[in-house]
Amino acid sequence: MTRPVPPRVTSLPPWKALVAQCRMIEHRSLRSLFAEEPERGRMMAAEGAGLYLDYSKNLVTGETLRLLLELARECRLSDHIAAMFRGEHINRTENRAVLHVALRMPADRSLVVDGVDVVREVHEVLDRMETFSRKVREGSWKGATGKAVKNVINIGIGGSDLGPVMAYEALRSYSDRSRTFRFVSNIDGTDFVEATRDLDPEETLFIISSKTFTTLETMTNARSAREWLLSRVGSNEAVRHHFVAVSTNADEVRKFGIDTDNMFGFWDWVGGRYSMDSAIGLSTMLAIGPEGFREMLAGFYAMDEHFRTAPFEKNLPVLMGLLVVWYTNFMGSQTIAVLPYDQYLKRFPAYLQQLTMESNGKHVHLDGSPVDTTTGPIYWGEPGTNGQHSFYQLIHQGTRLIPIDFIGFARPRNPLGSHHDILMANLFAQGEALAFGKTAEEVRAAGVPDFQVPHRTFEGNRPSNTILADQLSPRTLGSLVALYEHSVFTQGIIWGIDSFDQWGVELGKVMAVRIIDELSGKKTEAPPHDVSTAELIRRYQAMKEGG
Ligand code: G6Q
Repeated sequence: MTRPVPPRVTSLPPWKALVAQCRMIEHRSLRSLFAEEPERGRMMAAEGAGLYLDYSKNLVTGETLRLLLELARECRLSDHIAAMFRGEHINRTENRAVLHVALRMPADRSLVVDGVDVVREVHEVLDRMETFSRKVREGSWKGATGKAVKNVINIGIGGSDLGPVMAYEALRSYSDRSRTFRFVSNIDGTDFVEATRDLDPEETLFIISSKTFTTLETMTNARSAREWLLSRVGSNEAVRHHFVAVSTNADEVRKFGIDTDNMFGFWDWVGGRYSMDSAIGLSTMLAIGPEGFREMLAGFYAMDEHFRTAPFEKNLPVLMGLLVVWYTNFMGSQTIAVLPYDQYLKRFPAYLQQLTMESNGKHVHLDGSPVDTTTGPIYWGEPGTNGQHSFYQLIHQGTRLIPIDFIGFARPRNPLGSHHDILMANLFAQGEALAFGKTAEEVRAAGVPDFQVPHRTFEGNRPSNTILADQLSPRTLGSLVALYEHSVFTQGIIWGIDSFDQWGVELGKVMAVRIIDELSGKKTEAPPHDVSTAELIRRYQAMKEGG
């Protein structure tokens, strides 16, 4: 039976009205919008799960927002949210449920999917992680020669790396400083060599994090880790003391030589980029402790509940997701900058790149038909204030429209003189300057010579959101990540795409394999390549032999 073809989003009445809005908004400025609506800065704000979102500095009117919310309703966003939380197979191309929200449901909740209470299973794994983490943190988990673990190395890539790295960096001030935590992801041998060069194998624990336990990079690094250990600590028996696995594939874990008693599982309904709060977060739990990890889950859960229950006009992820649609589809923006004013969030933009771009970088609808709109924007960013001394120039005075998410905290983790007030003053100043600019008259009045006036004039109208929270904590981090997860979900529903598959990534996993055999001389008959690739391979081989 063929499914009925859903109406194209571009044919919906609010979409058409938004096209007209866009033409109107081009003639408006944030200065005039703020002048007309004295309460705008307070009204266009929402709060949830400990986060305050000020979205007043966006190029929208009340009518624009009304139409965006109507669009969400016409796309049946509420029904889709409910379907995700019920465990329906909304990841259609892989025929899977999408249940990262179950990873943070409290133990007294229950969610039965395909006859199984997934919340109970989640908490069984969490409890095992906790027991293991306590042993390592208390020093009762010993290496093969009886030494306690001082170094933890997570080996994984993509979703099995970016979340753990980001969370470790973000929550470093809560971490056990007596231990070293490192993360190896790249197949480039440099990554492994540099991560281990100053470490004692007798005190080192490897977490091999891989949902499939077949990923080329991770398994190659894991094998090198095993050799590194065994060349210094002797027998195969050592492996069980120095290796644990996080995976869904018990057979491969066993084949590698890791005791499945030391394996922490998760489920096919957890996508890699949505897995930092599953067992993939074992390194996070080891670093910040089980209580800290559960706090982080509570932050995720608070945002999940906000997303599930708050009216759309006060719903942070819905508002942020719709604003992304507005800029991407109507205002012609290509990118979104995420600028956290917190050094601990230095890996947050990289984490978000995977979450957003792997989820919504799609060219067909769920039914396989080509999309008729632009989909996922490019996300990028750096912590403030560093970026101010480099790329902000283009945001202020370039020709592109780059919406921004500023992120800041009221209380610093490391109070140091007036540093924090200066940091936050910069965040506020940037948002203000970008929105309201500086007119030629103002520049001239400041005594600037005529020839410089155009260069020192700022048009303004550069939009931004500001997310403000009390302090960067495990709980706040959980809420922040969930905010972006659900914003991505909202965008995906409007575009009618599958935000939970990743066929482009799968392609990369198989493409290199045939060339690897060719380079290693295993395959004497080279597969046919295009002339450019063939010449590059020939030169590489010649240069390698020459060197
Ligand atoms: C995430 C992607 C991808 C994946 C890595 C690692 O959503 O699917 O980034 O996480 O390719 O895969 P494994 O965990 O199976 O090694």
